[in-house]
Amino acid sequence: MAADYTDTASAAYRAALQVVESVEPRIAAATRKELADQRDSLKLIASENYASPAVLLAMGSWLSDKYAEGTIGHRFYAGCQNVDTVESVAAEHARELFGAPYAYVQPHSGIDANLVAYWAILATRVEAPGLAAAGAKHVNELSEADWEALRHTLGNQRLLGMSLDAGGHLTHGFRPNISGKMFHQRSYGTDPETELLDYDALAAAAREFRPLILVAGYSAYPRRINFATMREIADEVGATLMVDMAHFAGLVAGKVFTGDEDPVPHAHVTTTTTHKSLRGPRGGLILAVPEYADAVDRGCPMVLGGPLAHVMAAKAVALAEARQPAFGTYAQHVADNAKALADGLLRRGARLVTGGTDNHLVLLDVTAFGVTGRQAESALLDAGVVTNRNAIPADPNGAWYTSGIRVGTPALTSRGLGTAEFDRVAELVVDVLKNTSPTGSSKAKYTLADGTAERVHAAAAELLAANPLYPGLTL
Ligand code: DSN
Repeated sequence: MAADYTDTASAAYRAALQVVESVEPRIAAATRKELADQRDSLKLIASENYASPAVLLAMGSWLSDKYAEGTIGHRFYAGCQNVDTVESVAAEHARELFGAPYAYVQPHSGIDANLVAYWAILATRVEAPGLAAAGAKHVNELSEADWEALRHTLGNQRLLGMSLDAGGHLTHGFRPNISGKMFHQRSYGTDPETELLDYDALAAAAREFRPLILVAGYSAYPRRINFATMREIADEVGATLMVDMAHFAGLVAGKVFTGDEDPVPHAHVTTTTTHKSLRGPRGGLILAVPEYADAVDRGCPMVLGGPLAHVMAAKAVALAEARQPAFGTYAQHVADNAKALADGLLRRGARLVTGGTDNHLVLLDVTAFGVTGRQAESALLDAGVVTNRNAIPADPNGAWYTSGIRVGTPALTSRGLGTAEFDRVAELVVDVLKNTSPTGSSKAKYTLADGTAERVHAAAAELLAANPLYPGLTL
């Protein structure tokens, strides 16, 4: 990691925890324990990472105390000059880092970012023309009949997104999610044979369905996407292309994904989280072409609660870090390590969805090991290996038990593990899976062969000791 964990950072954390401890010792204890747990586990959750002390410390301040609904220079509260500075600096870094004309750094999470984006697209493409047609400038000027007609139109727009079992996110139109209810939704999947995105099939589905919004992006698809092709499909059917790059924003920032694989020049609206491969604080952000900027700017208070100025401060720090050359090296290592992990798993007989990876994650089908994803996830955790179970395409075990394990490289790459270490990680994962068996017909209960947890724990401890988390940080 870029930052140097000096005595200064240690002193800052010690002092902060002492102050917390004086009021509620259990919170100070849980915070210390979380550091110990994170230091001691092989964290392979594809959506997690470790932020730098500069990012973490930026969040612990009185910026948290300020209400600042609205946006830079246009707030619903007085005295927001310092929040304006914070938000401006964060947005400037975001624009520069991603080469975007407009950035909005207020969303509290990726889901919030997607909700603001949907709202902004509806407001721009449906509500504004609806108002104009009724001769109004604002919804409050509409007659009740015109407002009901507009509400009906707004509530019947179409969204086409990647299905959950193909790797899409809940917010991409999954029916139980609000995105599946606020839109007339349809999903696209992957080719049943190759498990890869089939752009021809997607184009055909888009032609037939004619969505207002085409969503690209994923949470569990182990491949890159051609966003130029996505934009061509969107343009052909008159859709707005929205890309959710939450998982791979770090690879975009680090210029591992460039050209057609960089969503920002191709999408109308790009959303992301800031805490995954981007290695910032928990939060979201939105990039957009100017046509959507005004509507996105009204995200708070129309969709979001008041901005978290302390988190926007940390986003600014993280985005500044991501603009350094070292972040590009990190991002390349994330991708190289994922490839090494995939090769190591394949060499040891595992089946990977799509046969491999070219991003930061692999999706391991555990069926051949005779267990469900749930059993695999639990057995790996017993051995100190933290992953999460994940559905695979057409998963016979559904989204709860699943048949897959999602394994990602951003966090351990931040600790300094390289390709040789990720090959060792592959060996440990396969060791656990080969030694796990289901208990009876249960999809959750399992038995781990004697000695496995101890053996894998010891090997993981060696890898972790050689690559310490926050080296030099003592509490
Ligand atoms: N929870 C995130 C993930 O793990 O991919 C997505 O919301």
